[in-house]
Amino acid sequence: MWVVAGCWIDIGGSLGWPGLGSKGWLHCIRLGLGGDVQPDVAGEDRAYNQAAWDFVFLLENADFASPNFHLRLWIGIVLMGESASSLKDPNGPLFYKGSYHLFYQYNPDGAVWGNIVWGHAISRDLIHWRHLPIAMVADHWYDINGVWTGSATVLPDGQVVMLYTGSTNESVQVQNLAYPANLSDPLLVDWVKYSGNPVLVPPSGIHFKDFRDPTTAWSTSEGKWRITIGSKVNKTGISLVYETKDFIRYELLDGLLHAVPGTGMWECVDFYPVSKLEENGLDTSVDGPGVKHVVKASLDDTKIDYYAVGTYDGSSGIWTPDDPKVDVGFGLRYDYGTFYASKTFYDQKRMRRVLWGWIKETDSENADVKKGWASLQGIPRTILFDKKTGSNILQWPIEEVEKLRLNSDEFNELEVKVGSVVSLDVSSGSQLDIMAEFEVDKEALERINGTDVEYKCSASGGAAERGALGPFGLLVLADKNLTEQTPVYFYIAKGADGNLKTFFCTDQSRSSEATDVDKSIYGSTVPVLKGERLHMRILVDHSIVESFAQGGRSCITSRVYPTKAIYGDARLFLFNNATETKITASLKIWQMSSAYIDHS
Ligand code: DQQ
Repeated sequence: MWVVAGCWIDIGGSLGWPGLGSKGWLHCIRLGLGGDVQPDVAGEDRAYNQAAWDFVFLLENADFASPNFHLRLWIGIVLMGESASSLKDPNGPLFYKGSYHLFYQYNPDGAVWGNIVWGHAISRDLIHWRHLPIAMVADHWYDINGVWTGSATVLPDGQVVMLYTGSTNESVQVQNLAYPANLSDPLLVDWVKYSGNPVLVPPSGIHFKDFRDPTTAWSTSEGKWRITIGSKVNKTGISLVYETKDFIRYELLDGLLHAVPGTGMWECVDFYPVSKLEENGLDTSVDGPGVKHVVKASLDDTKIDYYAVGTYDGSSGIWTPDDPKVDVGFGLRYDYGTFYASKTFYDQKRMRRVLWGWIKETDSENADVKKGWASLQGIPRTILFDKKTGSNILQWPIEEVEKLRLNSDEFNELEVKVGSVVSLDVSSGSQLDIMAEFEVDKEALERINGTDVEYKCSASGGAAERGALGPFGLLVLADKNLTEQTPVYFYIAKGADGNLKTFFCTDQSRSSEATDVDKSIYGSTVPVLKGERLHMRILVDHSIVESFAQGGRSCITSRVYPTKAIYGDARLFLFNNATETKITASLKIWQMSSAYIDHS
């Protein structure tokens, strides 16, 4: 329960809140926080047990285009211009006694990296969240320089084991063990660090600063557990494997899970099975003939999450990619935009594997400090093996996000002529779930002569660069004059051999009139199989655009900072900048509710 004791507007602030009619901060004080909030009302009192001034219900709109259904820190408040905080890597996600738990790298003292502790939030549905008290702080010699990334393992008897990296008093990276103080508490509020920590120190040959981010454990046929930990040797990224019976004593296996020369330090390695046969996700220990295994590494050098699909040999402990040409670090990416330090977990309630990823800010640090918070978590995604291509995974927003859908608009078979823009009449374009299908003129596809000119989203002129068969797609977060716009689009390239290659891209070059923000053009090729229509789904949440092509074969997350295309002024357009083909588009577009106003 909380009571608002009073609010005031700080007109001198630097950011605006539409509706207030002037630039400024809205400050509120609340009283009577904390107490006995039960897990079944998660979402009602999200800021449970925070400091008395962090009343958020109105303040989350206190900076430009602040997202409303993505998980971030709700204490987006500057009190006397001094307070700020940021979240980063998702840590230890798990489902326990009816609630989802997400821990995260958290700096309570600033909107930039540093002073890392473990924040903790719970949810009944992975969409509505309540922040709980900090789970672990840096209070022992073995983690005094930071409680870094780690993972949870739920044992068959219901115990929860948390392994995390600590940065010691001498900045050595070690692995530590923690467990819930009270397993009968569904909130898992209190955590105990094992008295014998650290349980692992860097092995010989590994630099003391290159040993971090233990994974969820998987069981072996001999009844032991294995974990993998990222590292590097010279420029080769590697994943060490340890075996344990009790999570206290470990043996380093001779073989590495995997190693890829030239990829540098592997952070936040993830390793999990996907089913070749079933439509559900698999628990981390599942293996067998119908199973493939995914290895993901977050490359410290480039801050990109790469994955590859392959085969795991439990007896040697070694994983081999199916196609060495698309090995970890130079093949497939989870996301071609802003998405890092990701981690999956197996959701035993809904038998699915769920992916979390950290979306960093791409504006200036100064701007983050001013707005008082930084970074978000992407909408969780389910992961399935793509049985049709047999070579990639499919990522799709968890179905619970659809609970936020409000009224929808449908547009059927709209024709978009060569070089044209069509306005879509939706009430507001700032919180949307968009499903769109596109058809290219068949006659044009055949008529066009192919060329061997290479196309690459990031090296192109973006949505403004015209080709015979693209770009075409949507302009999201656009203002009425199109001075600000974020195009999400397909581009089809026809090769000299007549084969078609489809690209899926996002162009941030005109997403904001602000000058100190990232304006990259992102994207990649996306497989389109014979007979398939071009399809995209886009989640728009004020300043985040998460886009999924062909059922999640390719994904792009953009963190954008519109200054004009905000709230009621954000619009949506179709565009076709191809020179030789008209496009036919069919769309269904839902307005999305804010996560915090749904108390179901
Ligand atoms: N963030 C953590 C590390 C991890 C990195 C420190 C990845 O454990 O390797 O905050 O973003």
